[in-house]
Amino acid sequence: MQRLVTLVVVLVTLFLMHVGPVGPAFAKEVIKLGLVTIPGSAQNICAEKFKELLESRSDYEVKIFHSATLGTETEILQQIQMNSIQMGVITDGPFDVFVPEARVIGYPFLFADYQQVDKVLDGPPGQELLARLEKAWFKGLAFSENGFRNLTNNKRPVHTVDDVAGLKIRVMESALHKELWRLLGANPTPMGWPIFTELQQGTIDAQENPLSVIANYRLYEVQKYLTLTAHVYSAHIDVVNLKWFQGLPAADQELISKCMREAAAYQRNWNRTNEAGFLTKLKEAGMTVDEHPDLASFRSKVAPIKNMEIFQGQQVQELLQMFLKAAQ
Ligand code: EAX
Repeated sequence: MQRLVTLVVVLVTLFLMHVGPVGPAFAKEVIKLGLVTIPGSAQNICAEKFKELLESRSDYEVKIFHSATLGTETEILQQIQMNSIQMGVITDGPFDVFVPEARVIGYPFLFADYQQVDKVLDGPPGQELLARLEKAWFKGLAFSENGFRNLTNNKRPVHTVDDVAGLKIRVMESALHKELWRLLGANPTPMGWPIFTELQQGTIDAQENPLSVIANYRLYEVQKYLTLTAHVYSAHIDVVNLKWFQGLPAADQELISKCMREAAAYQRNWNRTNEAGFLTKLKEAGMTVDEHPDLASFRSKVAPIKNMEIFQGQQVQELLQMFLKAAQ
């Protein structure tokens, strides 16, 4: 009996050695993609679409690491630079530290509407910005979208810029956003995302984000007032590690770029189609919404930003001029 068992074990072992464990004979090449947001968020919609498209057209496998399991957006960008992960769908704000030109997207009140956004980002200025990411070893594939950002807070209704005075606001890890809120009269603290606990505990009074984020993160549970400031447009820049990308066969580079451009277009459309629904949801959840704030007061307070140091570097200034001209 014991001999028989031994024989069976040997035969099974030999069989397994021959055919390998169940599954495909060759391991697929895995691409690791990092993002900070939870499922249902704008970044996730884009990343999941990209995964679906690329996997259906190639042997690549895209592994998505979401919900900040890899840390903040700044930390994810560092991991892409080191090639410990290859890709990210990352909000424009945190790129600021790596490539200062990225801050031109968030120039206050730059874009009047989504049509202008598409014209500028899909046209020469946007493509120039993507090219500039290469000096920080990122290859920019496409822009997907967070959307126009709006202010929420827990202290008081905000109608004019004077109501912003002294609000303790969380801003993205970006010099631009810090300056912007300082000019508006608030007390800004840069922090990575997410920030639900900080809002809940009252470490901060306010934050600003597109409607999809406010809804998806249930910020209405900890923020009473919403003001449709649309003070900046916020893109995600969809990037890969430059060196890794350049090491791929040309056909694969083209396919990966194409899949990301398609995913980004799909996701921008998703955001725009659903925006009205997010607003309804926030009202139903009990937020007090100011849909027509005095934006002229915000614009005039923030106007000096153009002459501030963050936009004075020659390369940043050059790109800003390109963006301003194209957005007219
Ligand atoms: O997309 O940090 C931020 O405010 C971003 O908008 C956040 O990642 C949600």
